[in-house]
Formats: sequence, C-alpha cells, structure tokens
Amino acid sequence: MKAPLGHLLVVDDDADLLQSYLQLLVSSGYTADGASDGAEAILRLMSGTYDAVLSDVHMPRWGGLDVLSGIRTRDLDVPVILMSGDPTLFSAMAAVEEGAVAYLTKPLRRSRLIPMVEKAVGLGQLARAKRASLRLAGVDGHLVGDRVGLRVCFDRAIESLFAAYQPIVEWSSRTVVGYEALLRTGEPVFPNPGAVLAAAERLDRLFEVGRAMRAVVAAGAASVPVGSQIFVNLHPTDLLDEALYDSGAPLSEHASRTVLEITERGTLDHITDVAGRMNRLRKLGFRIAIDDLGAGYAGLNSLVQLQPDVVKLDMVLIRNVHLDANRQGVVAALIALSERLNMRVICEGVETVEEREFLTSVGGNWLQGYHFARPGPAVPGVNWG
Ligand code: G
Ligand code: MN
Repeated sequence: MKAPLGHLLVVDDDADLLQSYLQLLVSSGYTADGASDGAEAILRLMSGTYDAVLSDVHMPRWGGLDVLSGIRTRDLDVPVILMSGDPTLFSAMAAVEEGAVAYLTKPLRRSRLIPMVEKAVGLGQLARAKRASLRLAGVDGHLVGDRVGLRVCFDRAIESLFAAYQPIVEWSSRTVVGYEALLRTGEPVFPNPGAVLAAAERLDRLFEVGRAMRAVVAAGAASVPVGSQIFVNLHPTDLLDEALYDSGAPLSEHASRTVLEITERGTLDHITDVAGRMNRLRKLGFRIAIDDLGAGYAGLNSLVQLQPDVVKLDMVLIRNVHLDANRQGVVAALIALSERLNMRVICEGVETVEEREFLTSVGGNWLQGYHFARPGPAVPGVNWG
C-alpha cells in the first residue's frame, strides 16, 4: 500500500457534504478526519497534526474564520483552505488576507479540489521547513507568517506583557536615581521589544502596546523604590494617542516621577505639533527624555520641539569609548553642551569599568548599563566596583 499523500481535516456542518468530501479525498490518496463544526475541529487539532485543513466558512456556532484563528493559536503553518456555498458573503481576497491559502466555491469538483489540496500540503511543508531554517539562523520571531497567526501571537504578547527594570545610577553619590521600565512579554515568538513593536506596526495596533505598557508600569509603580524616577519608553506614534494625554489614564497618576523617553531612532515626521503635545504632557507633570541620542534622526528641529529635560546618549557612542578618540570628543561635547542647556545626561549601555571611568572623567554622572545592573525587578542591587 502506498503511504498517504497527507493527513487532512475537513470541517463542514452539512453531514452529507462532509462524507462526500472525505470519500473524495480518501479515494485520491489522502487520509482524512471530519468535524461537524468549529469547536470539534479545534478539539481534533489539539489531539492530532494535520497537513492541511479544509473548512466551510458559514457554520452555526464557530465559522471558518474562527477555525482559522483557533488553528493559529497552536500551529502557525498548517495550511487552511476555506470553502463557501455563497461567494457573495465572503471574498477570496478576504480569505487570503486572513491567512487562508485558498478559497473555494462550492460545489467542489475533484478537478479543482485535489490540485488545491496538493498545493496547500506542499506550501505547509515549505513553511515548516522555512521556520526551521529561521531557527537555525537565529532569526525566529519577526516573521510570523500570516496576519491571523501574527494577531494570535500579538494578543498573547499583550496579555503577558510586563516590565523589567534597569537602574540608572548617579555615580557621584553612588545612588540609584531611577529605573528604566523595559518592555518584556511571555510570548516566545517575540524575543525582544523590537519584535513586538514590528508586529504592532504591521497590525496597526501600536497604541495597544503603549497603553498596555503604561498600565503595567502604573500598576507596578509601588514596587519602584520611593524617590526613584521611572523612565518609560514611548514609540513616536504613541504621541498621536489621545489616551496618553488623559489625566485619568493609569500612568498620569505617577506623572511627577515619570520621565517619558522618546527615541531618536524613529522619525517624528508624522507627528503634528510635537511642541504642543510636549506641553500637554508637561502640564500633566511628565518630564521628557530624548532616547538613543546619536543613533538616529533628530536634528535641530526635533530638539527644539521636544525641549528634553533629559538626554540619553546611545550605547553605540559609549561602546569602547575609552579606546576611540573620536567617540571621546563627541561624547564629551554632548555632555558639556547638554548640561549647558540644563539637560540631564544619561550615558546608556555602560558595560565596563573602562567605559565608566572615561565617562565620569568628562562629567558623565548619570549612568546605566549591564556594568551596573541588568534589567530585572526594581531593586537597588547595583555593582559599584
Ligand atoms: O533604546 P533603549 O535605550 O530603550 O534600549 C534599552 C535596551 O538596551 C534594553 O533592551 C536593555 O536590555 C538594553 N541594555 C541595557 N543596558 C545595556 C548594556 O549595557 N549593553 C547592551 N548591549 N544592552 C543594554
Ligand atoms: Mn530607553
């Protein structure tokens, strides 16, 4: 006997149709299970693996799109073919946008169905192989296949979002003056904040990340030692979110001890009236930092508009600064000029004693980096050595 060409799951609430599809597939060399609705389909998917799923779109209880998103919570790559008896209710384009590999109109003819199944099974195998190669290359994450899969992972990321805190120290007094709250999630598909933000951009859900993070920081503010400032990163697009300026928003209650960091890595080009927005934030009590200075876009105009209270020098400038005369000149000038403008300077990404020694020798006093402490709970455990 020949090995089956693939193991399939077929979902349809019409029992007769379901039987006829199953027979058709089996007679073409596949093995197949049937499910009479979305809930049963998900149960089957939990106990077995399939090379492809064929699902009716319109079913009582769960429809085909629910099956699709249910599948993507556990398997990002199994191909799904949607089918419908009434093509006016649902378009092929919508199906593909949602992450189906194909959309078929009933009645299904063998001559259309079988080549489609064959292709879907092949694509699924290719997607699995590709994911394995990504893992080998160490670039897992960012490239979560389709929109539905991405959305499912993104939802889980938002639900599991939490903050890790990294101390910011004042060298002269050997004290911790603040903590930067860094975005973390329990979703392994997104190994770093950049991956979460890239997904949010792709899904047009950036505001949700910002709001969730600010809520998490507000909820945990009591765990940050009294007297320490809390530094919170904003994505430039967060500046367009009215919720940021709401005096009733969770973080607004802690505004007087909160510094909002706006990175120079992203452009502010799409933000209207940056200066006005900064005023509104300052009225709430927030202070403003420009983050990653030296790494990105900000020219004179953004400095003028942001009028930052705090400047954070990018770690690219700090790395091995003690070995590089050019860097030393730039860093020393940035520290001196910022202080003259009454801006606090934080040197980020300090990893070694040598870097620390150079920075403090040119007036760098607020420092942050692995040398002092890695991100973790907000406790003042700092290496001063
Ligand atoms: O862009 P922003 O400054 O917000 O990024 C801070 C990031 O840098 C965090 O993800 C944090 O984990 C990381 N980080 C903090 N300190 C150091 C350091 O000393 N070296 C390096 N390489 N990364 C650091
Ligand atoms: Mn930052």
